[in-house]
Amino acid sequence: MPNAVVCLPTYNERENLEAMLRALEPLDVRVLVVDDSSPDGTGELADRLAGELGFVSVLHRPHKEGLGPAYLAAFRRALADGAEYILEMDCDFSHDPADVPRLIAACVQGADLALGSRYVPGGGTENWGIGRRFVSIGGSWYARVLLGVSIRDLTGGFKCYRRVVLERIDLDAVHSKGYAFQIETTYRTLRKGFRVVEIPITFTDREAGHSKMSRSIVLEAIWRVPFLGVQTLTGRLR
Ligand SMILES: Nc1nc2c(ncn2[C@@H]2O[C@H](COP(=O)(O)OP(=O)(O)OP(=O)(O)O)[C@@H](O)[C@H]2O)c(=O)[nH]1
Ligand SMILES: [Mg+2]
Repeated sequence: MPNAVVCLPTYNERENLEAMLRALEPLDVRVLVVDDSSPDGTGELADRLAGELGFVSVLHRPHKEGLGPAYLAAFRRALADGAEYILEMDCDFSHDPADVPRLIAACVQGADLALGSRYVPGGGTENWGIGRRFVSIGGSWYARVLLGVSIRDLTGGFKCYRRVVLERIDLDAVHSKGYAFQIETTYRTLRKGFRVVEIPITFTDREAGHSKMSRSIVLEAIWRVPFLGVQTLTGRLR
């Protein structure tokens, strides 16, 4: 079985964490929970479950800083631990744990980055209102056009990287916090000439816990996309 680590960022996911770890258990992956001192006790729950489940470890961070910094810390830990395949996944069941082996398989078969994609044939979203669909589809369209790439789902957060990708892209230069983090990491991967493939997934709206989506996350993506484009044009994006 491939040497894979699923990075699982959590902020107030007490209602989802245990079920998610139980769903990942049969998949023969390691899981790194990255908790930003959730006030609801998710971090303590993660520690207890890690004591019981050998495939789970926990990275505690002192403050909520957004998804980007949480993932960067997890990537560094997973690389240091020797992971060959490093995944991103939400802990709210929007991403189906049963799709994890398909993403890893795509990388084993030659992709450098496999993206769980809602916007290729066979993919889709379930239980999303018109507003969320508009933000998501509009966001991917905006980034695709401004950055001149052909990827259909640039804002999704269900991904599998081969380790070489995370070794080669300049993680220290990534400052995005929210959706922009997903756009930026995929864009930097493409700029380095790596092979990115989209794997169709069905994305289901969360049933437990609360979304951390906010206006500032959307606004950040709106300005960061052209900023990345300007950095590229001026040769500052390496
Ligand atoms: N460690 C950490 N995890 C976070 C942070 N913000 C969100 N998360 C986690 O990242 C995952 C995705 O966040 P969500 O709140 O579901 O955001 P979203 O999926 O973009 O929005 P929805 O579709 O509305 O749920 C979840 O597992 C969250 O608990 C953060 O600042 N730090
Ligand atoms: Mg979510």
